[in-house]
Amino acid sequence: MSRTLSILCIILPVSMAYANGSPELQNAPSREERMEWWRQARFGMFVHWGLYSGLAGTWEGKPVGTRGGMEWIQQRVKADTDTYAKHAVPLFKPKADFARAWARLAKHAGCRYVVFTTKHHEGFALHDSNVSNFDAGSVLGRDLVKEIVDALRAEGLRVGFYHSVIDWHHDQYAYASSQQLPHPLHGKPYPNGTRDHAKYVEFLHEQVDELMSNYGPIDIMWWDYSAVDFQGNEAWRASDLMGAVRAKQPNIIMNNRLFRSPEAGFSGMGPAAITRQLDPIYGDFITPEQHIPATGIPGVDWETCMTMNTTWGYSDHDHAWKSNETLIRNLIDIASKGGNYLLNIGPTSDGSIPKPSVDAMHAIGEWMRIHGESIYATTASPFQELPWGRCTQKKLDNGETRLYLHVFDWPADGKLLVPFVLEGPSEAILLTTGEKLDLATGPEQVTIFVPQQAPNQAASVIAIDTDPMHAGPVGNK
Ligand code: JFZ
Repeated sequence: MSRTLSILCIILPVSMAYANGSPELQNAPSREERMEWWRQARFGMFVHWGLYSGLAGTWEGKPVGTRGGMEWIQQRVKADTDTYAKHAVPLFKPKADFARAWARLAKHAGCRYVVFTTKHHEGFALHDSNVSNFDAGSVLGRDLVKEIVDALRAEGLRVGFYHSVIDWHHDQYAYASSQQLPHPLHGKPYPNGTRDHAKYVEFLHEQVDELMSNYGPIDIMWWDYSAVDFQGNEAWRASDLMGAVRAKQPNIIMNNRLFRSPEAGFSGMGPAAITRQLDPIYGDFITPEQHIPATGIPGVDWETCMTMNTTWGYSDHDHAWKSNETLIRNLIDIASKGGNYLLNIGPTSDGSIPKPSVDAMHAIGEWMRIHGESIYATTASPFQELPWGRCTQKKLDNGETRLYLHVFDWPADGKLLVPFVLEGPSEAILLTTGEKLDLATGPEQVTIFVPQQAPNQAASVIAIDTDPMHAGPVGNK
């Protein structure tokens, strides 16, 4: 779309909304209120979809690899943006109504929210942008963000925008400022002379403002990403950006990836760099990637994002699919540690979802239909460790606590031992089948008498209600 007219339309209203002390900010809901739905949701669907989806892991007829993120294909083959667009744009052919299938699949799987790529590192925006020609509006005459948002809302799902602050398209993005952030031209001089990164940052803020203004209430802003050597206010005017987002969307929650510092949850790159603290001025939650922290992170909201194979963006060549059992157990493991699971799908060029992902989501949905109450609105396990599985818990209205015992390794002798003190009458229900189970209480443990065979191979769930005045785990430090 045309730039000149649109820039004028955007600057005036935005600068007014930014003003401190605006009524929206004074009446803003507290962080606890904003986080409430997300803490109960526990399970979301991630979607990576863009021009890379059409390339599908292949460049000039050759597979680029069988493992790893093919949404990075432009960087992998070191293509400048014009070459990349020439190859990729003709292959990106969204079919009509693709978004309805995404929304239905997420709903069916038991997801409560969906986070999708509004723009990935390649720089192609899925909305109809007035400040770019590299967007679905200009290239396809469609607003794919609107199509997706409408479909998600129709299924009652919460809506999250993934937005890359790294940009491999914009001609003022100063990639030489970072040795750590990826760029296809990394190490080469700028093809267009010097770059004024402030211009890119202005563009970034304008596009984000479009996304925050034109699609109704947005629940999550999922930024991606920063490095120690380029982050935060220096790289993105991050605090201003977050303030502008909150001014337009008072209920929104955001991750911490506009920053990379110890106070913001990271000391560097990779799983070991998570610092287990987060000052909310840097974001509302942290995002362990492709791994589940060994323990919960008390006081810090977190969400593990994960692929079903090894790539976020669709590839024809990656067949390393995780089993349904692994995915279900990951969801349980994460809930037992107090986190959320954001599980990725990578649709193909026309928006179709690969069959292995559809099948996996259906399997998770089947499990969730029976066992969902042991995941939604639960909190972390009271036990340090259980030899046979995991535990989640929930406060009941009558003041009791319901424990959900997720059994991965079914006892061969029909006796499940729980290191728990239980006084007074209680009963156990095998949620998986609905049957009541007998139990025997002892000074150090409860024995639950279970059927011979595990009723569910991935995880069977037993619920016990306990009065916390007379019960508690044994052996916790
Ligand atoms: C980023 C993206 O580069 C990737 O394509 C995908 O979108 C993923 C969800 O996010 O990947 C990252 C970002 C940060 C780290 C690792 C991978 N990190 O902090 O280690």
